[in-house]
Amino acid sequence: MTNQILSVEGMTCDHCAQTVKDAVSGLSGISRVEVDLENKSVTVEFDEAQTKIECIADKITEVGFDIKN
Ligand SMILES: [Cu+2]
Repeated sequence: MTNQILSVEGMTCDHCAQTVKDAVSGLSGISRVEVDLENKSVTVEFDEAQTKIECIADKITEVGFDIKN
């Protein structure tokens, strides 16, 4: 499993956090998604054999948020 932290802009409330969680959780190979609204970050734990950080970032962009890093 790989752990990675993404900086995500535009998440303002629990609903945004849930949207991101649901979207990322829907991808295969994801074992953990944590959203920190205060730090504008999303921590993901995933299996690199099944998905890539680029796919996760694309998914977050797809549901309406911007990736900073
Ligand atoms: Cu919101």
